[in-house]
Amino acid sequence: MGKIEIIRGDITKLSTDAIVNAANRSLLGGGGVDGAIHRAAGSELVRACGLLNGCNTGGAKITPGFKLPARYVIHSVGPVWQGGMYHEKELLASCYIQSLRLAIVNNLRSIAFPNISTGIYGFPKHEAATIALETVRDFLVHHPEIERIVFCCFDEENFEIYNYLNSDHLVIVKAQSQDDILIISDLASVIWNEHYVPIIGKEQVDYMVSTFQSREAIANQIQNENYWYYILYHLAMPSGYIAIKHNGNELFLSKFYLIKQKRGTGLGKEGLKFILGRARALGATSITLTVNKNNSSSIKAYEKMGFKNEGAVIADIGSGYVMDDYRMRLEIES
Ligand code: AR6
Repeated sequence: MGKIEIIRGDITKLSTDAIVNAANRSLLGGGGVDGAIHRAAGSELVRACGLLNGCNTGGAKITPGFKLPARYVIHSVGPVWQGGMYHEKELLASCYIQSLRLAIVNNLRSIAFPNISTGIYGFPKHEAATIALETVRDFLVHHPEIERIVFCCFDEENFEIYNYLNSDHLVIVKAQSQDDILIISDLASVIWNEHYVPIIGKEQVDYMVSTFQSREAIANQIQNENYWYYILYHLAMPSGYIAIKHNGNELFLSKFYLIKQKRGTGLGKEGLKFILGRARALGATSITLTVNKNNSSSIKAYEKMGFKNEGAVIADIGSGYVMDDYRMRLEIES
């Protein structure tokens, strides 16, 4: 994580081993960052690009940097945003992967990226930044030989988004789109399997996930049952989720989960702070939740957060299964 730097500025001024260009398929220059790179590199660049036979969307090709301070330019063609149904996300991720692969093949150690596709090509900036950070971070895990990645943001908005997503804090986003719901459903499957199989067994976990945490079930809870779902991002990675429901003086905390690798990192506390903030804003005086009696790690965690065990409830969830045995409550000081 220390290898990623976020700066605001003009990429043509950077002296990393390579800078990445947000090009078009002809590779023969254009507006935006592409125009700036061609102007700064001089006319030899367009001649070198002319020999490359263009490039597919999601691909990358390399040339020298000519008059640029950077030794190389990696030209990558981002997708034009068309609403998200045309593989734009995969293609954008592919730009980062293909650029980094070229860097590896050419023994390059430091690479600067612009915010590909977020200018003329219209990709939503928040989503593009999430993809860029996630993809690069994942690549770095498998390629420690890369020493430095610079995300060079030209506009203030991208600079803020990148800093926000790259911060060590939990980023909490209310689930609204079908994509958000899919992320939650995927998280549910991972978390329930890693956490609950030892407690309630695989059969019940499969039943719970397919009955209560499928995309349809979550969409229904949001639309018809007044549940609010939130995705917890940490370093741009979907890392957990929260579901709450407001009932008069009580805020019912229906779900509050982190994936295994993010537990015990203090993020739970940040999540709770957010839940407390929501409860106060809604005028609730307590937060309640129910928990399985064998789920001792969660009971302990909630006790540490100040929740008191109020004893038995029986939460029959159908098909002969019982999920939660205890109700716990946290009184909120006003
Ligand atoms: N340094 C760093 N970033 C810059 C610079 C710069 N000098 N100038 C602009 N940006 P765009 P795209 C940022 O439009 O969306 C070209 O015509 C800009 O603020 O350059 O992938 C190509 O030929 C934005 O955040 O690229 C293609 O036809 C980001 O760079 C098309 O545009 C990308 O914006 C590609 O569109």
